[in-house]
Amino acid sequence: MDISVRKMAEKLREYDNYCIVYHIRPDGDCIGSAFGLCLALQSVSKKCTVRGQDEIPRIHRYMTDKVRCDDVGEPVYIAVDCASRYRVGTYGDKHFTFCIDHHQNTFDNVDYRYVETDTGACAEIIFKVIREMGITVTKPIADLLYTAVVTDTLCFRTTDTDVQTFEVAAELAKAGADVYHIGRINTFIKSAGRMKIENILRDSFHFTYDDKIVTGIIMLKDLETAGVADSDLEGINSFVEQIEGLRIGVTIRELPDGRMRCSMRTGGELSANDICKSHGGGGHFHAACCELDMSASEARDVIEKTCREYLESKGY
Ligand SMILES: [Mn+2]
Repeated sequence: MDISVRKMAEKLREYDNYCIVYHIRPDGDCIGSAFGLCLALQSVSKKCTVRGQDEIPRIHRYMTDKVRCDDVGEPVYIAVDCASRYRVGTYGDKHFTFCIDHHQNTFDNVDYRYVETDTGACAEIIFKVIREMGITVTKPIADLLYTAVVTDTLCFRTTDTDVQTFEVAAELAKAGADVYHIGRINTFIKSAGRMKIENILRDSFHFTYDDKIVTGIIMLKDLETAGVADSDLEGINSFVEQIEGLRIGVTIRELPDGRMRCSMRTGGELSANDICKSHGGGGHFHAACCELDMSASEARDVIEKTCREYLESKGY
């Protein structure tokens, strides 16, 4: 059932033991949202823990390591920033009582769901829920939520960055969020390994359709070459957005099971969500993905063809 932010705040007051689940291959938004909400619930005497299938990226651990994980017994499950049940990975067989998200959400069998589609970051919604519950946003909560906003909006540069994003960011700054440090470590500083993997990606670019489409490929062996972990790649799917005049950019990444994850970025009236849907995927209007069970070069051919046909259908 879809409920209002007020109802969500009310319902979260009712239970006592929570387990918040973030999505597979976690990013700053789901981590900040999950741990920020965890601290908020603990501040009103709830027992709460945070779990997820995959490890927390190294860059965020200075914040998450300080969050206490309570013994919750048989908890009530909350999914944050998860567009569908698939996104909770190994937690997919749990009963989820709550879902808080900002995607085109298709999470099934959830009791209470609060979704604001195409909001800059899920953390904006978490912030509203926390405020609605009358909970004070402390500095640790502010740091977590601000990290989420900065990473998911690529430092206030995505199309779904709007007035609410800035208003929430301002409130978080007032609550003590370290905007200088968080902005710097998440959007400016890069490790040597990250520089190397970006070079590998750039070298793999294939331009087609009058340079309106680009595809890049990152294989697992490339991560080894560059000396980076999968978790060090946050935001790399947006690398293609830097190319002037580009209409569709796709970053193809080899998954551990051998399938290819195609992360797509579009602009203007072009819907990455629509294109990815034709291969069983989806996401946001301008940022979506699909997974193809084939080799990287086959995936490139298939996705380029789909993109060409889509652009033709739109008169490009
Ligand atoms: Mn998100």
